[in-house]
Formats: sequence, structure tokens, C-alpha cells
Amino acid sequence: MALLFYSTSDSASRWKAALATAIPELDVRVWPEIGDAREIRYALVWRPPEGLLASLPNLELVLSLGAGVDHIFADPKLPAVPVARLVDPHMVEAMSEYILLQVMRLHRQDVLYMAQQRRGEWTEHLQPNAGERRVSFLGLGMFGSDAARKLAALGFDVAGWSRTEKHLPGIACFHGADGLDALLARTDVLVCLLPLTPETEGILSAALFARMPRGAAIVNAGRGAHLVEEDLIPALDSGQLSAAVLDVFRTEPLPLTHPFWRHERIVVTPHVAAATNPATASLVVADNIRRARAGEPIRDVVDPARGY
Ligand code: NDP
Ligand code: OXD
Repeated sequence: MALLFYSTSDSASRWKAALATAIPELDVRVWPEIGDAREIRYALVWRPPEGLLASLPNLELVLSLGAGVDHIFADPKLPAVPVARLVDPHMVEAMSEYILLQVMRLHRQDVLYMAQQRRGEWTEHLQPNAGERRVSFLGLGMFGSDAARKLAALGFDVAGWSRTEKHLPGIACFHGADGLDALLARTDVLVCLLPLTPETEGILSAALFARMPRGAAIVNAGRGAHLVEEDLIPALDSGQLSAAVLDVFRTEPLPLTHPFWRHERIVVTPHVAAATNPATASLVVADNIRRARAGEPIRDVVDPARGY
């Protein structure tokens, strides 16, 4: 029983150690040392190269090293086997910490005060109460719904948008194309926690910014391709947007020459909102492999037609 591990990060040794504890009987093969490809039944991957998974003739299950699966569906040669995303409650806690931190920074005008500090400027700005700050989520799934609930508990006026209809206590819920306009019209801070699919790519565009009140801010912790990058700086410079916090980018690492690094009202973090921790995530992976071996239902299999 062998598993292929492939990641674009340098996490292989931590994963090997964590899997050795969580499921000692598993034979973990780190790409490119894959041995006999016919022995590989499972693949645990982050952004696998095109055709790698198709080259494994007895592959039964693909496990994502992250909560998102767009990096797997991007492979046009992906074989028709189940794909499971990573659902680790510790990542949900981490994402909510990140979103609360960034919404709080925007709410308390921290980006503005940090810029003032760099200039040595002492200017006080009017501070609204949390209840006067309208925070809206694009995506009310595992991450969006938790962060939305926590912000509502802090007194913010919270809303969210999903594909299908939802009812969440204390959150104004909107859905579908018609619901988006109503959501945007009542937004001071827009948080994107959507999966990347053909429907959501490029959703954060000049056209969407124009549908929000002037001076709204955005937080993108979904995927870099949700943002039309060339639309952001013009929207900030015109005042339509007041600030942007970005954790994800079309090209990662963000190239050093990219103007986002140096814009006073853009905050850049290096895709760290909810990093996968092998110590806890390996338990989730081990559980799914044991299920696969026992012929039991696999947890968190995604719908290839929806793409998330
Ligand atoms: P889920 O699948 O649990 O939730 C996705 C949400 O988006 C659902 O509410 C879904 O609606 C909604 N949605 C999907 N498509 C549309 C659409 N076309 N229109 C409106 N709503 C839509 O995802 P998670 O919350 O687990 O994760 C979201 C994303 O976060 C991941 O896909 C990944 O890209 C990103 N991520 C980023 C990390 C980081 O560190 N920056 C870490 C981990 C993930 P419905 O409920 O109706 O299905
Ligand atoms: C994920 C990510 O999808 O870290 O888990 O982006």
C-alpha cells in the first residue's frame, strides 16, 4: 500500500514523520523517488504537475494537501478517481484568526495609522463602532461561515453570499447572482473566501468594486485568481477602495517587482491565512486512507462538476 507525496513546498520531511506516526503501515514515496508506479494507490498532493496523477495506473484516491482543490482540477489529465479536500478543524481556527485580525485592522484604520506613522503624522480619524461596520463574505462554507459567526459575536454587522440558499443565525444571507448586488450594496469590508472555479475567477474586478459603497475595503484569502490584479491599484488610487489585504496571488511567491509590495494601502501576506499543519492534518489523511482500505465512504470528497 503506497502513497505518492508531491508538494511545491518543502514540507515533505515533516509530512513523512507525521504520517509515520499517524499510519505506520503506509509506504510514503516522495516524488520524484516513486519506485514502481503500479504500487501507488493514493496520492497526497499540492499543485501536481500535469499528467503526474495520470501516470499512476492503480491510483484509487487523490487527497489534497489543502482545503482547496483547484490546484488538482487544474490538471487536464486528472484521472477519474475521487478527490478529497483537507478538512482540518485547526485550519478553520487559523483562518478565522487571520480574518478577524485583518477585519479588525481595517475597522480600526490600522493601515491608515501605519502609513501616518511612517510619515510622522499625528491625525485622528473618526472611529465607527463595530455595529456600524458592515462586513460581507463571498463564500459561506467551512471558512466563511466560521469567521462570519465570530465577527457577528464581536458586534459587527455581518452578511454572506453563497451559491445555494443558507440560513445562519445572526448573519444576513444572500445567494446566487441576484443576491450579490444586495450584498455588495451593504458592504464596508468584503472578505473573499470562495473556491476558485470558472464561475468565481476574476470576481474581484473593477465592475464589482463599483457596486460597493465608495471607500470599501477588501480582504482576499481565497485564491489569487479571484482578483483582476490590474483593477486593484486604479480602484485604490481613485478612492473607490480604501484598502486591500491580500494573502493569495496569481503568481506565488509574489514577484519582487510587483507593485502590490509597495502600495501604501495594500497589505501583503505570503499565503499564510490557514497553512496546513502536518501534525493535525496527517490524522485526517490517515483516517481517509483507512476508510479507503476498508471500503468505507471517504470523507470530504469534492464534486468534480462543481469544482469544489
Ligand atoms: P467550502 O467549499 O466549504 O465553501 C465554499 C463557499 O463558496 C460555499 O459557501 C459555496 O456556496 C460558495 N460558492 C462557491 N461557488 C460559488 C458561486 N459561484 N457563487 C456563490 N458562492 C459560491 O470552501 P472553504 O470555506 O473550505 O474554502 C474556501 C477557499 O479558501 C478554498 O477553496 C481555498 O481557495 C481558500 N483557502 C485559502 C487558504 C489560505 O491560507 N489563504 C487556506 C485554505 C483555503 P454553497 O455553500 O452554496 O456551496
Ligand atoms: C488551502 C490553502 O487550500 O492553503 O488549504 O490555500
